[in-house]
Amino acid sequence: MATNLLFERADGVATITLNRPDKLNAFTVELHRELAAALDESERDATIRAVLLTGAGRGFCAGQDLAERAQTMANGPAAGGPVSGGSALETWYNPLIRRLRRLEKPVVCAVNGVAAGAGANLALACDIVLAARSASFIQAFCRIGLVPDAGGSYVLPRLVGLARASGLALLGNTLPAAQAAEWGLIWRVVDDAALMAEAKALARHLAQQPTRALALIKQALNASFANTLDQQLDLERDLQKEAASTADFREGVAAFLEKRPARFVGR
Ligand code: LHQ
Repeated sequence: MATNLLFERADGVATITLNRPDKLNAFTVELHRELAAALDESERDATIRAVLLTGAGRGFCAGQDLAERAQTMANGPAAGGPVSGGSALETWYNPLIRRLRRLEKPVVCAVNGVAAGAGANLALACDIVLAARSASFIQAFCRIGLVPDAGGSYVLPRLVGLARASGLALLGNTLPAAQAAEWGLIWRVVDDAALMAEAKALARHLAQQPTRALALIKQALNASFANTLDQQLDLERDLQKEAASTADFREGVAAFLEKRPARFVGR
């Protein structure tokens, strides 16, 4: 039974709500375990065709729980937790980010409040990021003597360019949601009161789309940063071959020709 997050299934969407609001949903080992289990379930259940990630309360996620971290450092490895920053990344954060990027279903993130440290980069690892107007993004690492992790140093320059990535990472300033959207860090900013309705509608829409094709689109976009044009053209050929063999592609074409909405089944 999860206590640090809420997991809800409806209309083909798994909604995962980080639920440590008093601590701005900062990550403890327990929260990591529960999030991994929720993602296991989201992957396993074929009726789930989109994932929506958000946070309870006034924050989205403040990154690593620094109180737990200080405790673990004081207690040492004998206490059972990974002690070096590197092993926490190896054990928890890196698998989480890899898995979100590889998840074969679209992941929407509704950033309901401040997203700091690994919490900011968790949001940026999702496929479509909506943020409440009052939300903000902080690459807080440099404020405490750390480097951006959870994929931040990879994704920031790619999303906003080196000049803005450097400013964000070296200064650790608060970036308001509207500016994050303007810079292309996220998809859209939404009025606070409308955030969850809009994020749910978006996730429900995605859950009715050709899921296999969406997974292949993710794969193509993930690969594009490391590929040459020739490699990417070859990859598109291979992925298109697979997409074109799905029942959803046949349905998409039939619906177009019959001038009716398509009924995609996700295969
Ligand atoms: C927190 C936290 C928090 C515990 C707020 N921990 N309690 C990976 C692997 C290995 C090593 C370490 O790190 C990593 C990855 C990382 O994520 S490193 C970066 C860790 N995160 C931060 O440095 C951000 C720390 N938090 C903040 O700077 C502020 O809380 C922000 C700017 C996010 C929000 O500020 P406020 O709106 O003023 O809220 P607050 O500071 O008053 O926080 C509310 C409560 O949440 C408060 O608890 P309390 O019991 O005093 O009411 C905070 O202590 C707690 N909290 N973040 N990361």
